[in-house]
Parts: sequence; C-alpha cells; structure tokens
Amino acid sequence: MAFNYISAAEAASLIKHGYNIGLSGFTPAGTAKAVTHALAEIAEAEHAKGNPFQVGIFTGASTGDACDGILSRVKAIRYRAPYTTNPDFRKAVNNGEIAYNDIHLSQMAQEVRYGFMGRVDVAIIEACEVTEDGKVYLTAAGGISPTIARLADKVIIELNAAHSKAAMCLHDVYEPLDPPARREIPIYKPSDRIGLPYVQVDPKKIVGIVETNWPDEARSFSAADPITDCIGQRVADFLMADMKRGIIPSSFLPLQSGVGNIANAVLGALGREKSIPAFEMYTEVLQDAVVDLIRQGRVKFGSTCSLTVTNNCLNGIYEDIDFFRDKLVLRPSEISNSPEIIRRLGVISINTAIEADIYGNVNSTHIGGTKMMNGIGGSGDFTRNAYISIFTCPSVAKEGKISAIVPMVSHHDHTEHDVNIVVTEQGVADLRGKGPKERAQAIIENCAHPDYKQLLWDYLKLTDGKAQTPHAVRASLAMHAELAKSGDMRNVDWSQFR
Ligand code: 0RQ
Repeated sequence: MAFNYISAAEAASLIKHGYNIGLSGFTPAGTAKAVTHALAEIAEAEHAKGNPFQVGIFTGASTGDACDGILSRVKAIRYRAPYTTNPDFRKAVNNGEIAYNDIHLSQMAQEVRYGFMGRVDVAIIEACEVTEDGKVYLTAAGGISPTIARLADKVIIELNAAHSKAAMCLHDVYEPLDPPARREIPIYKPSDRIGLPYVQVDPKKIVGIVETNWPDEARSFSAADPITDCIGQRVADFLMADMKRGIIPSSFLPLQSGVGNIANAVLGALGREKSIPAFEMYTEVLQDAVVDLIRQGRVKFGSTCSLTVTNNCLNGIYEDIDFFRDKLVLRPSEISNSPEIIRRLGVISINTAIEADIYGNVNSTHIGGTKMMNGIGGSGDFTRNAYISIFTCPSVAKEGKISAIVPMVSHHDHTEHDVNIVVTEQGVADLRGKGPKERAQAIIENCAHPDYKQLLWDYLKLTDGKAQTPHAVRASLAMHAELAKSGDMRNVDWSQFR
C-alpha cells in the first residue's frame, strides 16, 4: 500500500491531550525528533488558549532535547518512563511537575505489554527504511520499538535521511512472549541473532511518514582526566588479576559498561592491556571507545541496544558497514538487558555510582536522597545478574566537599547483596566473600578519600560494633545533613551523637 507522506506538524496534530505516546530510541540514539518538536508547538498554543495539553511518554531510555528537553520546557509531559539525562526534564521532575517512573530498562517493554502504564495511543518510530508491507528498519537503537509499534493504535514513522540505510543490517528484532507462555530467550553467545532485521508493523496502522534529515543528538563527554584514567586502569588491573587466578576464564567474559567518561576510560585501559584477550561486549550502550577497540581487533563483538556514539563515529560505522556487519548487533532493550541472558553469559558489569556506603549499598540516582539525577537505567538489570558486578566513582565530588563513600547511602538502588566490587581512584574494595563488617573495612581502607577516612572510622566508633550491620542510626545521614547545612561534609561533628 502507498503511504501518506505528511509534515511533522500534521503528524503531531494526531496526538491529543491525555494520549500516551511511545517513542523509538535509547539514549539520544534513534529517538524521534521532528514530531515531538512539532508537538511542543501544539502544547504551547493550547496552553496559551488556557487548554490543558499533556501526554505520557514511553520510551527505551534517555531521549534528546528535541523530546525530553523541549516538551518539559513547555510543560507537555504528564508521565514519563524510563531513564533520562536531559537537564530541563530533570529540573521539572525535581520541581514535582512530572510523574517520572524510573524503572529498570529491561522491564519497560514488558510493563507496557502487561498494561501497567495504560494504552499506547501513538507510536513514533525513527527509521532508515520502511517498505509498503510494513517492514520498519530502525536506526541507531532497538529500544522498545517492537512493542510500542505492535501495541499502538497509530504509528508515525520518522524516515530520517541522516541515518544511512547501512543501519538496516545491524538489528536483531525479537519480542518474547508474555507469561505463562514465555520460553527461554535463545541467546547463548553475544553474537547470536534470534530475530528479524526489521520491526513488522501492520501497514494499515502507519498513518503517516515524516521525512527528516536530523542527526542524533550525540552526547559529548569531557576529555579523560587523571582521576577517570586511574579508575579505568584500576578496573583493568583488577580484571586481569581475577583472570590470572582463574576466577575469570582465560577466554574472558562479556562486558557491560555504562555511559560516561569513566566507562570510556575503563574500556580504553582494557583495550591497552594485551594480557587480556580480545573480548566481547554484551551491553546496552556502546560508546566511541568500543568502536575504536573493534577496529583494533581488541573487541571481537559488540551486542548492544544503542550506538551512543558521536556522529562522526556513527558515520564511520555506516561507511565501513562491510567491516562492522558481523561485529555488531543492535537489540531491543528487553533483550540487551535481559536478566536471563546476562546471568547465562556471565556478563561482568561496570557502572558508575553517585555514592556507595561502607557496607556496599549503592545510590545511582538521587542527589542528597531526594533530587533525581538521571535514573537507574540498566545498571540494576546488569548488577543484579552479573558474574562480577563493579561500581566505579571518584572518591569525592565538588572539589572534595562531598565524599562518595558515606556511612549510609541517601537512596538505595543497588543493595549490598548485589554489589561485588567498588573502585575509586584511591583503590579497589573486593566485597566478595565478606561479611558486612569486613566489607566496611575494605571500603573505608581502599576507596575513601584521605580527607574522609578518619571521619568514617570515627562514625563506626559511634556504634557498638556488635550488630550484623552496625549503624548509629541517628548519625547515619549526618554527613548529608552537614552538606546541606554548611556545604561541606568534612565539617561533620560526631560528638553530638556520642
Ligand atoms: O555534577 O554535573 O554539576 O558536574 O553528579 O557526575 O562525575 O560527571 O559522572 O556523568 O558519569 O554521571 C551516576 C549520574 C554519574 C551516571 C551518574 C555530581 C558530579 C556531577 C555527574 P555536575 P560525573 P557521570 C548505563 C548504566 C545511572 C544509570 C546507569 C548515571 C554529576 O553514571 O546516570 O548507571 N548512572 N546506567 O559532581 C552530589 C555526590 C555526587 C554528585 C557525583 N555524591 N553528591 N553530587 N555528583 N557524585 C546507561 C544506561 O542505562 C542508559
């Protein structure tokens, strides 16, 4: 059937106040951009007339300014899930304006299917190609596209010429059945392909095609610095030592690594470490550092949900697609982040913490226990199911006024039961096979900044030291309270709790 080619404004006019919209993409890669931009103009006009106009947004992970940014600035978002990184969206969430449901990324598609979040009225899917029989070829990310395209009443395609048709060979689209009919997901190694290279959509549901030429809003990261380089090297040294003692098989295990500078530094260090064999990635985001390592033969295969890379790097992949086609696969987020597969493959997870406590609990999401930073993303999917779960962070933030190692985290995302290793530029705390009191010794001794070490030992002296997990409950968040009061955790005075 012949499709209707429409403008972004015409497409946006199909979206009504109160609708839930499903978006393709995962981290700005592969997200819809043009229709959400036009939707913001409609919302603004409706608000000017005194009419309400807000939508719910279901997507794979963070979008870009053309969605989360612009729509939150015009107050057009009622509800949104999951992960986001946009500063204006963050501001609106922390002002209490948006219901932000920060769920694990692996759960997003299934929670939409189970009906936990309501119906999907319209799906907007970015594609590099669409055929008349409804084969939709995605761009730089898998996200939750198969699910929202199947469930939505109406589907809008953003056919984006900024993505080469080379992306057509990168995807492996697979949607599991729901319980009680679900079977195992048959991925036994990172390179296994189990699905189709496209999302099959009922062509009658495709209400319009919006042609665009809009590059992904690639995130740029600041240059590596001595702290992130040191953390990267410590992780590489730790993994090498574990391989030498036979804990990690000599053929190595697949890695997952999060976004940001530390992740780039870790991958860079692992790539340089020639005693670690060429390895595979089973991950959710793949950054420039991994693409470089694939080119160098240090990474043999990358399974990911998205290419969270700079546009230069993305275009390089598209230009060299004959080299990359058997070394990369893009999957929907419920497959890239599937607990079942992560556990089966023995993935080693490496994620960044905001803060960790002396017993190994980790806060990845909230500043001061109340203000949302980004969200849990896929860090929980991987950490809970990893062969070895690693968290990294600088030992201090904000010129040393904040310690990343605290008596008790101000918000719990990853519990002591799930966290194996904590790494700061100060050192590595190996928490495996240790009881809570032994973990506290390892974390304070190896990971805390010298300015905070004695303060943390003194905190422990406030307890009787006898409990399973000794805490002086009233003092456990005193470093956070001190930060709020004087702006510097180092000023905490334990004498008031003795
Ligand atoms: O503040 O922005 O004002 O400079 O937090 O910290 O050090 O720049 O680190 O950009 O890697 O972000 C955990 C947020 C780290 C990220 C987090 C302040 C610090 C700075 C950012 P400024 P950095 P990063 C894969 C897996 C959760 C999801 C996840 C994240 C700002 O890695 O979102 O892992 N992770 N997903 O100064 C107050 C502290 C602080 C602090 C740092 N203790 N207190 N402020 N900061 N520590 C990705 C996906 O799932 C898609």
